Amino acid sequence: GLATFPPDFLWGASTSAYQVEGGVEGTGKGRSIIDALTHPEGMADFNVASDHYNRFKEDVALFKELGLKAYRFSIAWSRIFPDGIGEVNPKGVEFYRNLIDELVKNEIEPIITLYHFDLPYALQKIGGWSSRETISAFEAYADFLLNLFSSKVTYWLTINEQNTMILHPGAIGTDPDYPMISKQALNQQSHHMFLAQAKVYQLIHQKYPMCKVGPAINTTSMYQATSRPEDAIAAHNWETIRCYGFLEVAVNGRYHPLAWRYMVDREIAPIITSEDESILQAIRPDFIAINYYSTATIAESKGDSSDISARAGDQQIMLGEPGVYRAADNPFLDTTPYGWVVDPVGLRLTLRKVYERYNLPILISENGMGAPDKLETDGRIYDFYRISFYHEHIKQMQLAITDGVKLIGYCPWSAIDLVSTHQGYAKRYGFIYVNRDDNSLKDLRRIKKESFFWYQNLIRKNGDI
Ligand code: BGP
Repeated sequence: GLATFPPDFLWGASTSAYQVEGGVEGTGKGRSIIDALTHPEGMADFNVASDHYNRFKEDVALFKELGLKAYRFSIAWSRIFPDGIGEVNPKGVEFYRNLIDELVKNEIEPIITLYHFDLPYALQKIGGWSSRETISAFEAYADFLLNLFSSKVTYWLTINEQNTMILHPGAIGTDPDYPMISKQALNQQSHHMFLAQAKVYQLIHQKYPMCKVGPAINTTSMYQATSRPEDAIAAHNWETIRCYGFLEVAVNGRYHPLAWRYMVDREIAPIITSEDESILQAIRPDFIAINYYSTATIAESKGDSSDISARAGDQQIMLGEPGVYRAADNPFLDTTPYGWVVDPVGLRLTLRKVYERYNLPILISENGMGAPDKLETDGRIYDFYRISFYHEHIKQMQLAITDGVKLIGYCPWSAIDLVSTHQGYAKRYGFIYVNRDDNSLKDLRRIKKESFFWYQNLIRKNGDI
């Protein structure tokens, strides 16, 4: 028979600060590297975003109506410390205190991501993650927040998608020096992020033992394009380099031997001191958060770039690396309007793999479908494609639980429409529509989509579908 979702399962939804809040001007917020980006022509900037900064009470009331048991959001580091460290912005503290209180009052469990792509620009100026000063700044920032909110917030995520920031630095603009920066320097940044994260695990375990902490890596599975053994090796290589190379350090405190050799062979490995090694090895997280969107299908690459074909519209999965792997099409899977492979069974597979490796509870911190939703003249948004996307993924989650995976929550992306990382407001993810588009703010009115009513019913039935 099928297992049921546990009674305390965290049915949630996700956002990130810079994509939803707005409130950039006149709020005491410092600039982040995101505020310093030049945006593609015609794409919304992040100054107003969904104006959640001013409308959070209305939004939390909608989350309550939706029935959310948890809300995963991030704190904008530069809203708390405009310079990344030192002086505090009291308005920023007040904003998050009010948001957290509002959630708690409505019995919605706050799940906080400490850092979601938006490094304070002041820290970038002193080298960003290339500098070890950013490690101690991150630790001080985390300590400050935990000191304020540890009695109200149990779940803390450290760094969102470190692997995306390191492997796709150009896509999201998380490294303003890209493409001038070398791969070795990126891996050094990554190493510093691992250290910062380990310090925060330690801080939480020693000083705030009632809280739980975990990493939030973008994690997926890679299929081999054919049953040729060389394709199997290529798929395994890339799955390791992209996912487990990161999880292995974040969870077990050691560089994965295969990912390490990949870096050493190319002379792009980070420099690691013996003190670093002991910091990394000291501690394990309490749970693992994963962001899961799609899988990739992988074939061997013979070594020259001619066999890496271009696939338009696919931003999520890299196309290949000569001599390592190349992305292939999967004839068995459909894609979203933005070319992302839709693979609910791949979620079950990924949950199994992560659980069998690490034996820690898993929180799905992101999963969702970006689409150009349309507000119809009758005032409704018929996002049935999103309903079937969620339906299929939740069925597979139930199967994964039946397989024995300890899954503690599901926070789809996104709770409410927000600015997508590189397609602005054209590409929407929310259960709640925000009436604006890329070039006009309109009235920013909130409208419940069809998926809102569907998810509401699903939560009421505790996932029994
Ligand atoms: C994840 C990020 C999110 C989010 C999502 C959708 O990688 O953590 O911030 O934006 O992807 O991506 P996009 O906005 O590019 O469609």
